[in-house]
Amino acid sequence: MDTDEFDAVVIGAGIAGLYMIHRLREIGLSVRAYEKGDGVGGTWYWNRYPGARCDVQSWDYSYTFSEELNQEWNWTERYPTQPEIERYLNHVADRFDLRRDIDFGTRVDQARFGEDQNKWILRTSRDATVVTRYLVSAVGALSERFVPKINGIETFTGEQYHTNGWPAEGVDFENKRVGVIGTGSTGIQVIPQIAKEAEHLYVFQRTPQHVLPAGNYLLDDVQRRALKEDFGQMLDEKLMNPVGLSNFPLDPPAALELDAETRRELLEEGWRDGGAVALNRAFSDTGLDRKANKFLADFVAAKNREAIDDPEVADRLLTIDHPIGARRTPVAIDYFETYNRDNVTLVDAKTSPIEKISGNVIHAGDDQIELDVLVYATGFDGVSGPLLSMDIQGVGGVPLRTKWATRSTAYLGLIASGFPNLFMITGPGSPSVFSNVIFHIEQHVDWIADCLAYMKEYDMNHIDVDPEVENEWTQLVDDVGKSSLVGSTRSWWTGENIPGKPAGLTFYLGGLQNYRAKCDEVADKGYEGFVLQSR
Ligand code: N01
Repeated sequence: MDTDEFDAVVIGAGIAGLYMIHRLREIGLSVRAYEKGDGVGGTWYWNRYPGARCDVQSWDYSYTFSEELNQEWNWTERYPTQPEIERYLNHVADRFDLRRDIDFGTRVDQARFGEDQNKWILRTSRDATVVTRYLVSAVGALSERFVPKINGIETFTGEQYHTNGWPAEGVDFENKRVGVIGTGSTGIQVIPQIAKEAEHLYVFQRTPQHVLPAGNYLLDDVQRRALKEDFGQMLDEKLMNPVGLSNFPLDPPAALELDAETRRELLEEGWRDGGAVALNRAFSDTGLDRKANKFLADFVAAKNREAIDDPEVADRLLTIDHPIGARRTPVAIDYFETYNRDNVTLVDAKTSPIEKISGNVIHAGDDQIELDVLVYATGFDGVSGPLLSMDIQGVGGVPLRTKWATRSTAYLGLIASGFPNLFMITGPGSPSVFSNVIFHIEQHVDWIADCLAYMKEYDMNHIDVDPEVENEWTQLVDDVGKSSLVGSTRSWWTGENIPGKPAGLTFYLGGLQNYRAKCDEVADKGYEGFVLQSR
């Protein structure tokens, strides 16, 4: 079989992969992308479950690299739905003629660094060998789905689906008894939709969640025109912002320093605005101080309680054991109201854990629940999971799995030492999901493209990281993260949702604007900390 050879290979054709192809072409490299799905979109291709939508506002969840693209695209809602984002990404793929460089339905199974050639040798799921000088992982932080190991899971006689990998033709819930396991951001979106169709819905909730209202609305032409006119100003705001959002308070007050009435006014204002960030970022100290956090948590719980008819159900939904914002705060449309329906039962999977499945019966404590359909809204093996699902071998044949056995590290989240010429978009040690991720992705893609252009100009073809520098960066990530309440709460952010995965926060929490400045400084100093060579 022939071996294809490229200057650069991109793994994945989601938001990151698409823009990476565009930039690699611009700097004159030959490029091929491999995408396991049959279409573009990544997250927005795989997560087509009912109710899926983004909790970043549409005007911020847009590429900024092309003002023309922004001027011609019209979002219809404040929070865009999965179908609309998928349409947007298909439009981007067509507008920039990206499809001709993408092989769909093709997984990269193995990537081995050939030291003699100074190239990566890939094996794909189509049994092809591909050779490339540079390899860019655009696999996303949340693409390796997690299904818990439940005794007897293989004996389930009904239909079962993970929300990631939802059938494109949809699922018919009519006249069916449906179970949903999981009440994270995904569960909270899918539950109200399934409840409308199913004969009966059982929600298996293990950890009650702080939930914020979406405050979604349709955009009209006047709003859309204003957003287009403000493109430049909004871009400036995003660049200065710690999470890469526009129209966002840069210097919020500390909740602990305010009198009760002022605090209450700000809380009410944040509640009215809705969305994932208005309340979580209304004060400077709620992410750091438990007492300040409690003001916010209590306010949100009291508001949510108003939506629930049955006080016992409300207690089960709202007796929460972690600070608000210390896990990703789900954003809801009609979530708590769903528990007022006669066809919805909340099963407490903490006091009655799911013990086994036999045939069509779920055994949870004393409950034996018969189901026709089981939906896993059980999340992902985040950040390192998608990378480790491939067999990646660096210098000396060392598997990435070995390097990351106790901790996933990479300098600036971009390159892991010993894995030269392998760039990771939003890899471990970057702000990643602690930012408006599309904006962060653009920054990473631009940095990688600029770095490769620089190497081309100076006739270099090998980039690795000084292990000491990588360690120092990891230490900084730890130091910055220590003050946050996030690190002390069990969630997918700490890796503790995956049995056996090393626990620890692998995100840089020092703010996207500061992170960008660091990346720029490193580049300005000739890629300081990286080892660039000609081989
Ligand atoms: O996954 P999760 P997700 N028995 O890990 C439960 C992004 N996202 O897909 O908390 C019973 O948050 C688990 O329980 P517990 C966003 O970044 C964005 O919802 O471990 N329950 C939990 O309730 C988000 O953070 C958007 O006790 C079990 C749930 O499964 C990330 O994706 C929308 C169990 C998993 O929650 C992941 O969210 C959706 C078991 N054996 C997602 N095993 C938007 O932009 C697991 N669980 C809006």
